[in-house]
Amino acid sequence: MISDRVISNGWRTLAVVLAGVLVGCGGGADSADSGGAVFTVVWPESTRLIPEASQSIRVEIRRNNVAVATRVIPRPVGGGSASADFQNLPVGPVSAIATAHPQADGAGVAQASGSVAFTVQAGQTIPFTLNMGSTIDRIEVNPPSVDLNPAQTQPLGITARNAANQIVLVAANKLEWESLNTGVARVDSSGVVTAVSAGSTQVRVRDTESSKIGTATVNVSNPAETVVYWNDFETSVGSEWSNPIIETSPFGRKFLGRFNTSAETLTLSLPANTTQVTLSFKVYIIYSWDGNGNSCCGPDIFDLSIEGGPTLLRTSFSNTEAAAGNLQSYPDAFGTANHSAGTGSSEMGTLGWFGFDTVYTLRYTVPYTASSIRFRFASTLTKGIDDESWGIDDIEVRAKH
Ligand SMILES: [Ca+2]
Ligand SMILES: [Ca+2]
Ligand SMILES: [Ca+2]
Repeated sequence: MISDRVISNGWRTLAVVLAGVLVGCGGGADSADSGGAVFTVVWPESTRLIPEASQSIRVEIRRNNVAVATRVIPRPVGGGSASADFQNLPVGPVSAIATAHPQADGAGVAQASGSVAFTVQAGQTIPFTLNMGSTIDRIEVNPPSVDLNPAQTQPLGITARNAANQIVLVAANKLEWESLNTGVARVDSSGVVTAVSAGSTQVRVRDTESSKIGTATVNVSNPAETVVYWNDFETSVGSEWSNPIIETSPFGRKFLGRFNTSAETLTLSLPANTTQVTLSFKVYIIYSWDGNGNSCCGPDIFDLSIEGGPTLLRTSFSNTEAAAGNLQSYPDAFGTANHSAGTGSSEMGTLGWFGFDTVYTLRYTVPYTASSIRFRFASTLTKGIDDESWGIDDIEVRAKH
């Protein structure tokens, strides 16, 4: 190994052995719900050229990407080994990031780094040995395969190993990242992948000292869209609705309702990682709604919102233009327009309330990321339920995730 280094004088890669052998508790940990790890750095003799003149190794233990413990292991005068003992680490998966620094106190720009993931076991101490003198045999990319939606990003890391399967520290500025199809995914100089459009590509990383190459597969697909709720109210309705009542119109169509001035809510769970929700439904505007109330008896307003979120619709509907001259705001927002009764409707006079009924087919798509959603349907009406009422039919909620 020494002769190798002499021959390849420009070889500056730091090497580290992370030989993760789990051993039984030898008295290291002092609690049943914590464990430990010991990192031992084996430095070359003092006469031997130290790559990049590193004087210390900083080892940081991270849990959920948050540092929970850090130790600096300075290079002993004259070489030899030095250790850092981590105890009382939380049980569970962690990662250790080792970086080589030019100053003995761990200061200075990191010259090289490597990482290893392991699981802290209760009452056990895991030994790792970092051996500062090896050469890269191969490069693994972590994770080796990623699935992304367009515009999502994913940092990639590398594990360089020597022929003995030991982990080698590598300087980041010695790595060249490349995407083989930048129309599918791009990668920046620090290994962060950004998905562009559906397809599959390989991302390569090359260590310029050893010329070894590692690859990862990046699969980009458009997000799935799932129907999370659907009901035509022809059979049953459940407790997802605050007031789950079904009525049959005079012409025989079943729907959710009727409602007058009470608010009605629909509460649904959404798939993990939902990014967008689409609501579509029909609202039945039943009997003598008076719209903007131009001549009398209004305004009669319908309101749809997401709890804690935006109002999707607040407008007025009229079925009484011919009878009383009342116009409506829909398809515009309430108070901003005077449209003829029925403007924008998908059906008129089809439900059986003596021609005084209209059906509007509504559809809204909004960005949404919470794990559940509550839609609120409400109205402000001026007369009782036998004069003005409404219902809901053919409702569907989709989530992109
Ligand atoms: Ca129906
Ligand atoms: Ca009325
Ligand atoms: Ca009214």
